[in-house]
Amino acid sequence: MKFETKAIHAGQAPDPTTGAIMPPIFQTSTYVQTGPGEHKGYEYSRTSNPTRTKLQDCLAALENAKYCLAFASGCGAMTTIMHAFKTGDHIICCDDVYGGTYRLFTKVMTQHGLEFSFIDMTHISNLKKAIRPNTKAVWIESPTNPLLKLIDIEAAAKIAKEKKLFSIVDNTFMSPYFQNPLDLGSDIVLHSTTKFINGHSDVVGGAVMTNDKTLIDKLHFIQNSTGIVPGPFDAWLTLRGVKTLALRMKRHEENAMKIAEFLKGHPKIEKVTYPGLKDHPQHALAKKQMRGFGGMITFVVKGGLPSAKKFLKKTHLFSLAESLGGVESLIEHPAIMTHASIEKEVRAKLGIDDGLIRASIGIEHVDDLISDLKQALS
Ligand code: P1T
Repeated sequence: MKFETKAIHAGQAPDPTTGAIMPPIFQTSTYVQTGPGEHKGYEYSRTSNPTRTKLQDCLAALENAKYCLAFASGCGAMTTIMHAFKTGDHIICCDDVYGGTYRLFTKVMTQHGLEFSFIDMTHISNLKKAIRPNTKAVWIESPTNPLLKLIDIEAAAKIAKEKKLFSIVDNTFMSPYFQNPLDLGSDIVLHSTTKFINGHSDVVGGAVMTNDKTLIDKLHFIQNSTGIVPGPFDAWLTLRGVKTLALRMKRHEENAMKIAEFLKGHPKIEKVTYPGLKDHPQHALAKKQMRGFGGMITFVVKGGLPSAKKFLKKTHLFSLAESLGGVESLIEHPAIMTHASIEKEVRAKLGIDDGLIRASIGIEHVDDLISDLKQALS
């Protein structure tokens, strides 16, 4: 089955009791048993819920995975993965990641004895050098948030395999439509389904996919123990949203390409980063490991913080808000908003400057989006 068909049908056969074409929202906490331990596979909704199962089956199909677990948030998915490690374990992470990922690793998980190294993985040789005897996993975001750096997922997975490390990829920015890390050799892929997968800015959710049965059982055990589960209505909304993922991603990308080119030619813009631009330092890698370039753009306005603030107050169609991947265009200032939990010195070293702006390009008409940016820059 092709992607578009799977998004609409995988895990979503019509309801056998009524014929309802849309999956029911099983808004229930528990399930009646005919005798102790005698049930139809569902006991309690922290452990499992039929609406959640349908979402998991659909998302597994989209990532070409055997297994999927849905979570209450992307951070919940990451927390569950982290609990699979133990005190003294070392994890190598790419240096540019979502601010909340950095916060979870450096401010929470280090309190429980995990060790982290943040390295520039755009040069894959750095990964080999960072491996220690206690290293257990490699954590990748590609493209990274917010700088849109790319990491060679296949090369990283190969090194991880040789050294018996788990390779984990946060695929939120590309969505399964444009990139499938498991097919490139990774062990685990995760998403903030809050973003492109749901696509309508009305749910916070997460998902983890893998082909490893032992691993998914371990993660499910942790999820059930910690309780990081999505409610049935959120699972249902995400299932509804994901049906149009292919159409949306195509339009996100088409619009992003045109907007990246517009920004590149604008005299008030210092720099534009978009993997689809030929001058992106890893454009060749983007073409190799992704089937498209996505809907995220970062750019630097001339004049630093005052110009950035002035510009961000003037956009109308681009709403000033954290998050990304919805049908509507969003714009934000990473240093003050999504990446504020990263120390100023670390941000400066990475290049998350005061003039840096991140835009999530929506699926509105591109002419209207360009007009909005034009007037805000004037
Ligand atoms: O917000 P939540 O669903 O918990 O997902 C966390 C997360 C994980 N991974 C990536 C790559 C992310 O971008 C996020 C959340 N990011 C934002 C809210 C943001 O505006 O960048």
